[in-house]
Amino acid sequence: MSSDEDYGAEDIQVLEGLDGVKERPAMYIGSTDIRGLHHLVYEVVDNSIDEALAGYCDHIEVTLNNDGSVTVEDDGRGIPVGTTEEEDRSMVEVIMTELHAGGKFDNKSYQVSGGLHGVGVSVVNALSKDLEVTVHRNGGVWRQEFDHGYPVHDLERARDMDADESTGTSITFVPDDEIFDTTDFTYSTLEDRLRELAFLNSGVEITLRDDRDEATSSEDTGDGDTDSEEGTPAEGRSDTFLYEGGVKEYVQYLNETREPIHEDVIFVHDFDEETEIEVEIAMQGTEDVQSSVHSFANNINTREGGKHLTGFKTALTRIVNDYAAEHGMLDDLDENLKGQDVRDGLTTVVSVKHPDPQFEGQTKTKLGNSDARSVVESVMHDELTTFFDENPDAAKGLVGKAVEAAKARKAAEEAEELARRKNALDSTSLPGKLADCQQQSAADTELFVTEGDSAGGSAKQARNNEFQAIVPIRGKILNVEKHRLDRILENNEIRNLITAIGTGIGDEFDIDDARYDRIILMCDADVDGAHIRTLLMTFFYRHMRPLIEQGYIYASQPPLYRIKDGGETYDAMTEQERERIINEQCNGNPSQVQRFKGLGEMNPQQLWDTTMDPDRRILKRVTVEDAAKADKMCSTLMGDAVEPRKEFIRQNSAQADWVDI
Ligand code: 0RA
Repeated sequence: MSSDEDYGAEDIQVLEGLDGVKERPAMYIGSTDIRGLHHLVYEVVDNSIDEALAGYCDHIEVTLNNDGSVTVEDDGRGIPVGTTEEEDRSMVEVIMTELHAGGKFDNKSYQVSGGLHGVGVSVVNALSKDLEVTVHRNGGVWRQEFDHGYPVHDLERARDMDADESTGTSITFVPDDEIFDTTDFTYSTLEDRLRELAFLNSGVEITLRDDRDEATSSEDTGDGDTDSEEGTPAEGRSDTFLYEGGVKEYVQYLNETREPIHEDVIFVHDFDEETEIEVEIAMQGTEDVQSSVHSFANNINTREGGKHLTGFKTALTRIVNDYAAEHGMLDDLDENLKGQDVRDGLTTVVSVKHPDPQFEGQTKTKLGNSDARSVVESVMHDELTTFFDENPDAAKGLVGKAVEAAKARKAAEEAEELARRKNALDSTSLPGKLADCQQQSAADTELFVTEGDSAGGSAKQARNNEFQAIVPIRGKILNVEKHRLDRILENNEIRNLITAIGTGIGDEFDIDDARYDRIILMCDADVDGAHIRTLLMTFFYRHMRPLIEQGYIYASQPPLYRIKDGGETYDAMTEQERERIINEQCNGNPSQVQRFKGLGEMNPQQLWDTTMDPDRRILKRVTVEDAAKADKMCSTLMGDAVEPRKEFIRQNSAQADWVDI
């Protein structure tokens, strides 16, 4: 006969006996070390918390008794004391002895405990030498005792409830010392978890009391007082946790040692009717650089994260970016804020309560329910956006901080990239593209930087490899003005060039490591050639300036025309020179006038004769003024229109007053 209102045996799914628990305790409580020991307490407390969440309980008291037992007492409805229909056993007995019985009720009592705990109080019973349960319910005080999980007697009605007594459940147990490595509870461990539970379940008052003699307590109070004798009453340490503000107060607590950048903790919450998911999120920005995100699902610390955390991060990043963009705060940052930028310095507690949580991951602390993600995202969008609108100071503080974080991140990335590149540039192996000269010492050696592979090929054949080295630069190098050094250094050609020169770059630059006496920019005598020369000069000017200051950099001046007449060959460097040669040397009627469009068009002999032979070539030493002009040119020509830029470069490079040597 079921005598207890709505509960019958059919509501309880009996799955397994307690012997399995004793055989493999770790499967149920994780381990049999001190962590597993503390889990026993958490397991019982979870049941009381469930009562609280169902709205029937607001006090929970945990006491470490002097006899080694622990008492967990609550003022909930009390475990039903009626008898089950088939079995003639009390509900208390069933719940205490049948695995998975506690809470697995088909009437869907709102049970949120889960994951690591939530295996049921019967597990605690199975792993306890002695357990006594006292229930205040149905006008009576009921008692039942267990020995290693087995009932010592049936549930008995000890007495009537006094008028001033409230309903509730009290469970006192002595952990089985044959199962656990230690049965000595650590106060501070329990304290931390109970405080956490109080934060996560606002309005529930949780008290922890230590009634043990000091000698039996493992707690190091840190006061150095170790001379207490056995049997001396404990100091009666006790802590009570009650937070009406819930996770909001949790964030304040976490930020006690930090410097908040806005006063009010942001609080976002919702109960989604459709999924029955409850979401509570609290956050506050601080001057810290670290982010501190704590996520929970059904009171379990989801250390591995999960869908609720993903939802939070996605929404936060989007909302902060939207706000920043709308308020022109991204202007001097040429990219969006990354998630990490937005979370820097932010202390957050994300807590969800899910009717059917799925825990995944190595330690089963990752929430797998996808609906948690969408619910969190949508409540964030609705409420955080509103909060930002209503609290512009806090919003500006938070978003401004994220922008600062992004800038710092970019600077750090650049520094890192540079360091990485530097290593690559330091490598003793010279680039394969470099056709080095034979002479090992720098004295009187020269490096030709050629435009394109084909000119490089001709130059390689034409050179005197005793002292002349060739490195080709293919295509246009990146505009130094438009790109930061890290991007420029992504360019293989530039890296080859720097490695070949040997001095390093930026702070690492050392002129004494220069591998050549002269670095000769050998570009075509056309617009593109001028452009490449400008870019190269700008690069040297910005990043290897001593090379220019100390006169290492030259530009070769290849001829524009080759004029043949009567077995004689003349090279003209300019239009005017061509006119003059034709008129003065060839009587106005040369047998051949060849226009060199590019260096690649010359055969190796022509290249040697006109551009590389130290006795006949014309070299212009690049001065700092030339380079500065080139740099200015690049800076002023940031526009995207190509033609005016080319024209400008052509005119200006023609005007550049090179120093002849
Ligand atoms: C089963 C059913 C109900 C409550 C409980 C168990 C319960 C278990 C524990 C364990 C520690 N404290 C507890 N408090 C309650 C619901 C009872 C009802 O519907 O009245």
